[in-house]
Amino acid sequence: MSSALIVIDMQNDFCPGGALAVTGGDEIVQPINALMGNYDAVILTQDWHPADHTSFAANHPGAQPFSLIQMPYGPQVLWPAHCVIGTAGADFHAGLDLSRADMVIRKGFRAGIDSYSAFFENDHVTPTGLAGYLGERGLTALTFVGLAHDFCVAWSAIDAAKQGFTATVIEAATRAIDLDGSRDRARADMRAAGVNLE
Ligand code: VGL
Ligand code: ZN
Repeated sequence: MSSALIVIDMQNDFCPGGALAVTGGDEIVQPINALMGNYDAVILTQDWHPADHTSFAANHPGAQPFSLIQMPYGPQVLWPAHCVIGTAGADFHAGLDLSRADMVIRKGFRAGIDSYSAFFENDHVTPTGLAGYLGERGLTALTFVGLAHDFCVAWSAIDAAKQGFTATVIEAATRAIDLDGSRDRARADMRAAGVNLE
């Protein structure tokens, strides 16, 4: 059984000073680097949105950031504009060891749909291609770290478990946005899906 460390969205906009800063997001950079050597493969995800992305509150006149709307594909939190393609905010944190990454998978690049999970867009059916990549390389034991615990990490780990991968989240190498109790909900949802929380 081969293992992969999947590092979710360790980008400037999710770190202190960024457009959608997660408290303590930068504290996990070195712990993540230290984990990389323990796995057969290291894969990074990169949140990667066009400026007219539907998840941005600014693209919904009158809407406030962090409010919830209904989209054709389901409920959507409206975020401050973040990780816009080609901007410094979309770059990986400067301290992250990119030299070890075999693969970078971008997500959220279609204007009309968000993608929290590394596997599927938020309609839960449009694949990113990651499962095919992992399958071809025989990577079946997946460990998730990065940002944010309660959105992209949780959705990725749950989709991994649902698809039959062994899925583990190292919680000390994550940080949460924690919007209206989303951290506790994410933990319960992950446990219910069979994700190991370490
Ligand atoms: C994320 C909100 C919007 C994440 C990405 O990486 O958890 N959260 N886009
Ligand atoms: Zn995003």
